[in-house]
Amino acid sequence: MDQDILYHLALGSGSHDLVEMFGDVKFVCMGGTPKRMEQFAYYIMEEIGHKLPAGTMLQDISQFSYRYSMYKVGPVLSVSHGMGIPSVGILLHEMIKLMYHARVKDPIFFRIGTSGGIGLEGGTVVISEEAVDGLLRPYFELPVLGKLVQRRALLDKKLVRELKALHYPDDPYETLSGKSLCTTDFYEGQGRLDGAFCDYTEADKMAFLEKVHRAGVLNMEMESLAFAALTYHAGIRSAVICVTIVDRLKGDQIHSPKEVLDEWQQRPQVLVSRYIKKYLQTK
Ligand code: R2B
Ligand code: URA
Repeated sequence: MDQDILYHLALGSGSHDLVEMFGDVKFVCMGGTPKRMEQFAYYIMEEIGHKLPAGTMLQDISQFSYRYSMYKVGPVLSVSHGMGIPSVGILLHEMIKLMYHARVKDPIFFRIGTSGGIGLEGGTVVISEEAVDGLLRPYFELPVLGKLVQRRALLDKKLVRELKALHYPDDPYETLSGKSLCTTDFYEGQGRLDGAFCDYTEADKMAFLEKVHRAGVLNMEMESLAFAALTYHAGIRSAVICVTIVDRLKGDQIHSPKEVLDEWQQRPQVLVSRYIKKYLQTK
């Protein structure tokens, strides 16, 4: 292509100097909401001691896409991915191309998010070892040209170990690693009883949760499958770190107060920040 329009990011290889803008990126951090990723950008700025040029403020680089938000803090990009596989999938295509156009070598991609835990106290941090779909299959399946294409949803094992080692003994919560079950729906897809429809019993729900738990699933969320599969396909090291905001063995509704949820959601950010700081110190 003589130029590549990254439509959902409001960027393009013809309209922007992508090497100049993004050539120094090392970490691409993604999470669901624009607000959380703006907060993460300010947090990581403080943590790595990054100074903005005098008189400037953090800007949402993708503001005019009205789809995703993106903030750049030195070597860190903080980008919102929305909810679900289609949304994160579109973003990943464009972020992978953005890294290519910017000639970034060996970036690391992180997803920092929320999830429903299975038998875990709310506020537990789960690092995904691999992602499985709603049928417990370890690949991302996508119809392409009328045929189903399957891609393994593998995550970087070394990164899992390195992140786990950055949990401090005095952190007032657990940091575990295991499988994440990725669904295409929050309600029926995750066996909830509180959707607009529920055509199964509580016993059916519990049997499903216990079955997936026995298979090594620690949490459920809605992006890890595409995130793992597309980064793996691109040869990009990546990790998924989610905090649990409900114990699905005890209920379905998210009723923790906002302040508690806000504090919990910082926990994956803290872990990723420790990783980034350690990387920058040893570079
Ligand atoms: C976690 O939280 C969202 C649903 O509430 C979804 O994006 C996910 O993976
Ligand atoms: N995100 C999910 O996908 N499921 C939950 O239960 C909580 C957050």
